Amino acid sequence: MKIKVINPNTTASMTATIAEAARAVAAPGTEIIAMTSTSGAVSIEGHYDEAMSIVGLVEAISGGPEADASVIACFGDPGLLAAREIAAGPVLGIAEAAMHAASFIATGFSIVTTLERTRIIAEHLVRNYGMEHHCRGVRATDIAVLELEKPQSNARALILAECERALVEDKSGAIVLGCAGMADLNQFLEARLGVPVIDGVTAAVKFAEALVSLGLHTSKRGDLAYPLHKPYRGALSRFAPQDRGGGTVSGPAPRG
Ligand code: 2AL
Repeated sequence: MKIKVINPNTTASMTATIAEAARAVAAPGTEIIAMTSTSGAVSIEGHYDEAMSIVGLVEAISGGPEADASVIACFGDPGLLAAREIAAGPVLGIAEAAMHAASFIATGFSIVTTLERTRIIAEHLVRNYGMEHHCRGVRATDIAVLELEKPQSNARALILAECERALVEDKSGAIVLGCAGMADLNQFLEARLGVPVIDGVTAAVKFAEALVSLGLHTSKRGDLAYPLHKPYRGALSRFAPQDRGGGTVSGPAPRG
């Protein structure tokens, strides 16, 4: 099977980290198609970055090459439901996948993420996904996303220290890594913490494989049906949904 793993930020070096993690866990018959968004922010660290990332994400999902499932490799899960609307196969967000994985193996987990503002976004996701009973804490490390790639940022040590505090103060049994740029850290952290450390990229790839193997698709009944066919205007006119059987809405009646 083929799984697209899409980095919705425009930093190719981060995609390389994500792709390596995805390929390390993929089953022998799974091809990982790693993609970097071609438009938008170099790192996604706020609501505006997220909103702007969705156009590039949608292009990656709906354009070639074909795949059986897609993974959105950014911990804010930007555009997750929009992506599900336009896709036939399963689409997984790494935050959703990581939180569900953690809930299977611990009664309580902590999320360790990057900046304070992304910590707040992760808290929103915990509530949106109904994970309040499982998530015991969401913690920031004050490391900007692209700093994760720089050895001089001391990111590994800072993240390890925050994970240690999370286990003690939140009384958590597992750690969820709150950024796709941390996809290379779970073995380093697990060896030192002695608890499961869940990276959403790898969790999402394995859930995607499971869903495809089960023959499951995204439901096209209700709000995840293909978008209504209608005109779009201005800079987004080329994103107007095509007629895929989800229904058509004509443009407004001419005035006068
Ligand atoms: C992210 C992520 O995973 N990639 C990115 O650009 N921003 N999210 C985060 N919480 O730091």
